[in-house]
Amino acid sequence: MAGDGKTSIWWNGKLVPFADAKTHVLSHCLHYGTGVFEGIRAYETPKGVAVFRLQEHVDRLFFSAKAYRIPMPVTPKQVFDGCREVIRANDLRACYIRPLAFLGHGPLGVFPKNVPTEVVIAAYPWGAYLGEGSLEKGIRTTISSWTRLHHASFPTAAKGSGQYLNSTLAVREAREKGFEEAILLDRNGNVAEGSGENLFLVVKGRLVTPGIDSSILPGITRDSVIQIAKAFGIETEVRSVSRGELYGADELFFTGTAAEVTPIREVDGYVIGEGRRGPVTEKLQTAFFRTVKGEDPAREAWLARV
Ligand code: PPE
Repeated sequence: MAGDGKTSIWWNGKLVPFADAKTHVLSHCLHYGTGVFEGIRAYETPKGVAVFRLQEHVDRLFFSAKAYRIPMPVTPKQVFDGCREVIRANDLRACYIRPLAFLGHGPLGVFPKNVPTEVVIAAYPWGAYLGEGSLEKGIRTTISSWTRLHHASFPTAAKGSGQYLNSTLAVREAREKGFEEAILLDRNGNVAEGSGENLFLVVKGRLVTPGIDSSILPGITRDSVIQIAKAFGIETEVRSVSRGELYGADELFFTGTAAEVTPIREVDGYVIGEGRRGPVTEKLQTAFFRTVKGEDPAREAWLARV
């Protein structure tokens, strides 16, 4: 992330220099995780830089804020335009965009009283999330010893900052064991998702993916891949998935804004399929990248020009 003096951050509707985008150490969110955020990507297209499914991300940010009762001092339209503005202001091409709405500096105490919400948007270049070569070769994963936080404890369809303590525990453990990513099971022992991605199985030419009752974040990339697959005549079964099913899947892959479509070639020493990116994954991945890069005229509506 640049801090070269030229980068600006959008803050409650105004651009501020990178170095000035600071908050007090007594900010509510720092203590209690009371923030909600988004991860969005913009890509270069033949018609210029465009943000992928920006409206859906803005809608989810406002849903997350509602779920956690975080009052928003700006409108969805301001955030929508702010994401585009911050890309232009920083002269970025393909990049990652991070809006965050957090409870700022006010009285501490779990019950937030008279605490202002601050809304910021940053944008910066971010390459392959799970390492160089991951999109082509696939990654090695492990089942986490940590259970995915449950929807009886958190609104799991929201993207709350504090929820990511669960993800951080899981991904740290996975990396320490020499794997690229963790797969978390839900409280019932069914497959939920990765620390920052949704998970798909390819079984006999069909897709299978866990549903919201497995405490997943219903990803926008997940939805995009389901729609892209459908256009190819590939159906998706949304249902609970047992751990053992992973080992027998023909292919596995992760989806996420940061992770895009990342093949999984191993789970705890179990080789998945041929141990490399499978043909269905490759087909969907190729179509996904064509879509985000504006090469699929049928899905232009998913792109917001900068
Ligand atoms: N589950 C989790 C837990 C998750 O964090 C993400 C996104 C997804 C699923 C996929 O959602 P979507 O991006 O709408 O397809 N994770 C974001 C944060 C990653 C990070 O390290 O920070 C992301 O991909 O931007």
